[in-house]
Amino acid sequence: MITIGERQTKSEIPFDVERIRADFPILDQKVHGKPLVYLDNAASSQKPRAVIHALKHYYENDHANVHRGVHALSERATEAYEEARIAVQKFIGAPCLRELIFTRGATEAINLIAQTFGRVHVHAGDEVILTALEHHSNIVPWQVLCWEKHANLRVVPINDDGELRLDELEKLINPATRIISVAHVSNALGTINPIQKIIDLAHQRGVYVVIDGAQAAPHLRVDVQKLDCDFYAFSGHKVYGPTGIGALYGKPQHLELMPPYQTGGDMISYVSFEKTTWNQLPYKFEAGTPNIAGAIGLAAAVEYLEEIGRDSIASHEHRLLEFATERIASIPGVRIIGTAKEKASVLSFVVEDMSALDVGTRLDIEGIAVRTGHHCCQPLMERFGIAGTTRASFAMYNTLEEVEAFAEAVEKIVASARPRAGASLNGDYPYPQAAAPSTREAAEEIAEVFEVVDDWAEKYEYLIDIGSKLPAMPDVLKQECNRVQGCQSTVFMHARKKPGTPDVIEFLADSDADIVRGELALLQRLYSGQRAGEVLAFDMPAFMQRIGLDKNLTQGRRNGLAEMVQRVMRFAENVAGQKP
Ligand code: 7TS
Repeated sequence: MITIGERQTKSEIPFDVERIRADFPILDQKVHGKPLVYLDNAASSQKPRAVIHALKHYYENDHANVHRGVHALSERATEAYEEARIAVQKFIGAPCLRELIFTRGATEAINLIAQTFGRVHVHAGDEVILTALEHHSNIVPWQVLCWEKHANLRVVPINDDGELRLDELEKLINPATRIISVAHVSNALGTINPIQKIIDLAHQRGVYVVIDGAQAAPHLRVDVQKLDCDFYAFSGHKVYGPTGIGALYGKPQHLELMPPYQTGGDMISYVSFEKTTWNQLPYKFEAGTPNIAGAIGLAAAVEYLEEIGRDSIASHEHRLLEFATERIASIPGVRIIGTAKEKASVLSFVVEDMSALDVGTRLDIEGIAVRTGHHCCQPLMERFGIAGTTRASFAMYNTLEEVEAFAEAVEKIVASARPRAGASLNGDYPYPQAAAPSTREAAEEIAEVFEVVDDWAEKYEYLIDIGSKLPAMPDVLKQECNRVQGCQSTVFMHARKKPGTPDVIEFLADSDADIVRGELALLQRLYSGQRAGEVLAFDMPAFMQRIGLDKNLTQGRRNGLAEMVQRVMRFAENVAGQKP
């Protein structure tokens, strides 16, 4: 195995990662008492000072509305906004400024294409081809178009490594095919798709090609002219720029013929109540006051990226990915999902006997930020037969030491995984006894524990501990009707009125995630074995605040918990309503 030191000295390209890190003030902080290791760059990357300063400078000196003022500030704002367009044009090699449209991001860009170009070119019986590894943003806009037009979606399958089956693509293209829309790089697997081959193949058959470049723009050199794609979309916030800004390149012959996406100010040339004409490109597609600061920030970001050098960045990130892959692949019980030969810096994996939610929550306690779940690629997760993965995604400012810290944390977490004991199908499954004479008293007992631990890591351990003692829920109750959706994991809850009582509710529950089992155990202590009226009267949000979980749990977890509480409340309402 190559050590960190050897790898760094092997580097041929001078790449001073510490100097780069110094440009990103957010990185220098502790999370839960540990140095932040930010490995969630595929979701959104951090911003260098150059971007922060550009935004600050613009708002402190030049802000006014664009394309309309007769005064100096409006002139300066317009100039800065249009200069930003030049920077982004260069960044993706667009031949002409009028082919470069600012959007809110990749999602809006793809919606724009589907709703304008798509509406013009796709008719009943036509086909749109996507691939099995697309982000929801490159699925749903096409799905909606196809519903509207009575057209059909076709999907290019992938192999077990997460590579597109080009042979299958060739078979899928037929005279009804109008558009192929494909990710340049997969956000969930990291696969770099052979888009040049796809574009050439499609064009030979008269099919238009849309490229979702959201994950490629931060890592690869993009030249839309060379690619000859019909459209290319990406988001600013993944290329170290601000959120709420992105860009769409389109061939001018398409853009000219496309109807506007949104209408209003700035996108018109002349308006009367009888007739309105459209502005020239690219303004025809930029209705309303644009994200001026966002565009300026994005330009600063791409200029920063170019200054560091895209090849140096790519080679640094490749080293990080190689090292991470080697370290994570060697951990028993861990399976990497996405083993394509050509990959950008994304590493997705699953851990035996542990949900991705638990892996991510435990990594967060170590100060390590990753994303877990389906990564907005539910069809892809289904293809691999998994609910989700843990995903580490690397950026130019990540170091081999950070990768090592991440790998060590994963080793520690995996070592703590407990094999799941399956409950027997038959036999007794006792419902738990009431934890206290009343919900109020149960709440007091829980609050006493939480009041002596204010550290999230300790509270977390307590939740995991009570979750591990959750009474077994038999498999026979784990049915769709008992499933609670929206919990970032698989959750089942089955409630009943306690036999022999008029209004006492009790329930069994289970989840594949330890943290959720902890939450379920908490709910069980509060509610199970208690009278419905009392359950309904209990102020859960106030209790969450009292024990501090409102701050410790992420928004996603709080939403999940709220779904589970809702399930109990609905049942309690039914039982209370049944009372004579
Ligand atoms: N396409 C791909 C391939 C993406 O990865 C994303 C966002 C989008 C489109 C949408 O980009 P947006 O900026 O318009 O939201 N991907 C992710 C991700 O992997 N984790 O969070 C967002």
